[in-house]
Amino acid sequence: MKILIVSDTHGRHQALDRALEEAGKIDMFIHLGDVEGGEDYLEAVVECEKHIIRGNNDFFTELPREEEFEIGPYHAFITHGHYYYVSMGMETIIEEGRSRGADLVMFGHTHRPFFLQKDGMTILNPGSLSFPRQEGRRGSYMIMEVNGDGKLSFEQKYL
Ligand SMILES: [Mn+2]
Repeated sequence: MKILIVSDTHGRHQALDRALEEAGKIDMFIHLGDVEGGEDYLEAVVECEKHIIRGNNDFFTELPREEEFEIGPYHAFITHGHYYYVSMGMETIIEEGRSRGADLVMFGHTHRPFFLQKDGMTILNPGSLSFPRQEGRRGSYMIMEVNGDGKLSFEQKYL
């Protein structure tokens, strides 16, 4: 199972189109917020199962604030991250993920890729496709795969 994880497209679709093209056939699409009006576009271009949540810049939207669902044998918790002060550090979001029994915690908001595996939990941020802030400032996304044995692999990608 191949999953494309993106965030913070802020209404710009050029980088998103590239990520979708590079990723090829995917089984699940996850957008971690700050879609900014891109919902209809995503609805039109992404055909597989989608999980899209609201960011701090998504004002007029019916997107959910956050979501919990299963990916294979894993419990995923996805949130934009600003409710858990992710710009200040990971303590609060890790605690929240723990209290929800999450194996996978995914967030955006900082526009910087992040990856940490701690006490059996994976905490990740794919960075921003449209407005990257990390050094080098290349739009970024993540590919996650779950193989038949339920093994996870993660690949941070840069445009
Ligand atoms: Mn943002």
